[in-house]
Amino acid sequence: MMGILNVTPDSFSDGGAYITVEQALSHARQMQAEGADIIDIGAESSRPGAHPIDASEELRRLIPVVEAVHDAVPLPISIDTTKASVARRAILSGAAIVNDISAMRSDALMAALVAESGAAVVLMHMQGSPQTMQKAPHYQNVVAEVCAFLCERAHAAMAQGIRRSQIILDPGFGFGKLQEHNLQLLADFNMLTDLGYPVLAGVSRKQFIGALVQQPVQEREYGTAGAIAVAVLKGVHILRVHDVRSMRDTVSVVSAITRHARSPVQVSNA
Ligand code: HH2
Repeated sequence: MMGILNVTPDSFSDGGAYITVEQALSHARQMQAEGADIIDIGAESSRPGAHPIDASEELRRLIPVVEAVHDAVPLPISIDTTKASVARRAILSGAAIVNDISAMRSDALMAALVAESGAAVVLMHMQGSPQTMQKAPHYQNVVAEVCAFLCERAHAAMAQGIRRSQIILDPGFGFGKLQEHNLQLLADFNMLTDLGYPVLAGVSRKQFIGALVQQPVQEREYGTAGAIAVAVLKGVHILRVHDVRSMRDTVSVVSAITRHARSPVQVSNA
């Protein structure tokens, strides 16, 4: 369970809530107490239409929080960034995972940094960029195309000296995807886990869940739990979530049931 710590003024669901180091640290501690295994810290929103920030502003927001969390919370820290200079500084401050939503396409220096540091890296699929991605997403076969992209990025990473064991894949829910694309990726999530790498799913409170449950962003916890239950049934390894306690409970129940299955559990239409 990867708990989200957004130290941004403008994230889509919790922007502005954890701006000071004290607020951020207190939230990290709370997520640890609720059962998080990883804290994912991000200082630049990637919501549709978000404005990019430069590395100095990202570092200003991020590094004091990374240092404080590293000192006080005994969990691996992941850094949600596409910039190698930011990732490098965060790794020096204790981060162990680089969560790069551009799959190392934004910054030519990122692969060398990951290779040399030995950090784990999340390679995420996105069609377009956060500024443009929801304008007209288009696929012939979204699951096959996302799988092909992620395999290509994993091979490119390994060609640059990154070990296979450092790589985590992520289909990028909501990043250049229409409602049907997000639902197809969840319905066939086993095709992602069959690729042979750990797979991360970031569905928490996203718009495609809001559209199904007709709820604003703060009221999407039960909807998120439904999506997470399916991802667990289909073999997900890491869940990136805002609501650690309730998602931990969801995972505990679904995992316990699957452990008792004599045949593979099917998702029912009920
Ligand atoms: N989603 C968001 C941000 N980072 N990283 C990965 N690997 N996978 C995701 O699905 C993902 C991600 C968007 O969510 P959030 O951080 O809550 O919002 P914002 O980007 O507005 O800060």
